Amino acid sequence: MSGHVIALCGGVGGAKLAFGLTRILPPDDLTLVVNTGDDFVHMGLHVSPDIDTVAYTLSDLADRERGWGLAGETWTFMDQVKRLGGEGWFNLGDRDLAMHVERTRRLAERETLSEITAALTSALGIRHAVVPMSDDPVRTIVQTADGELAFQRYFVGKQCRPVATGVRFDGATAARPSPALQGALARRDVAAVIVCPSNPYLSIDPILAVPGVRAGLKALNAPVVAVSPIVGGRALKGPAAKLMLELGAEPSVTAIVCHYRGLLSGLVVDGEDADEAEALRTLGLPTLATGAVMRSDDDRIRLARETLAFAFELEPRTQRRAS
Ligand code: FO1
Repeated sequence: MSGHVIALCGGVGGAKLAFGLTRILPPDDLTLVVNTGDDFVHMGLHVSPDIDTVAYTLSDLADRERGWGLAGETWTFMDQVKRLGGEGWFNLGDRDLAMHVERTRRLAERETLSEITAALTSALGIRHAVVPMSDDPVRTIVQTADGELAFQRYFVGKQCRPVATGVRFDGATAARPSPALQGALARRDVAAVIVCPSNPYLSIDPILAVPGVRAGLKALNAPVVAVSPIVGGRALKGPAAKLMLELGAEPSVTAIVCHYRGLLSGLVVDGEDADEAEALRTLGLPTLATGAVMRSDDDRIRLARETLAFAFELEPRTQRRAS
């Protein structure tokens, strides 16, 4: 395959497919664009959870049980924080702490989030481009029946329990795509855009909310293929299904297509949704039904390979509409 691939990813599910993509594509052929809407300052430290989840997953340092943070982590820092009466609701592991301290130090020295992410991922041995969607602050706010919650307060603090009535991305209108994302959108050789199986509302929408990104992706005239984060009406991890119901959508693969409103050239679903895949195909959306649940590294690599092969066979949506 000759050509560049842009992948959009957020938390745990997206990071697994990103892992698969990096085991297939050489560094020059892939740009991993990561959500930063989950970022926040906690105990004075700038935490970028989705960037860290992708970095730890790509470098094989991630705790596979939790999905986030480091394997073999210890929690003496948090134990002492709680003993001192500090905030104990958001856990910073002893080794994970180094990432947040180092990122915060570099930000204070006026490095950009892109520069910092490039340095830290490279230090972890990652050769692929892991790029923030923007170097400007974008903060996901979950509107709930009990008022507005910053993302981590909703996701971790309240364990996604409040009923959501909407999601907002503070700062998005003033944010610019990061330099590497702008560069990727300006390439003439993009062969496919992959939307990883991340939460559409909480992980992918913030990326698409950065001005110029959605239009830039469409202007690439390359097929855009999403891997569904919903299998058999439920999310593999996290609140996607609950959120879809609360925001008035069916937690189904068809609802995923509707959510991305005309952006998709194709969809990859799990075999459990094969019937719905057939229905989508008759509606004119190329759909691949395969094993979309990634339980092992081999699953991650296989799904990435199948998704790329499927995407490279597709015409970009714009061309299809023209014909
Ligand atoms: N998720 C939790 O459920 N509880 C935590 O205490 C927690 C701490 C944490 C620290 C650093 C980090 O990078 C991620 C962390 N996460 C935690 C996961 C994080 O909230 C989510 O992975 C993303 O924000 C959503 O994808």
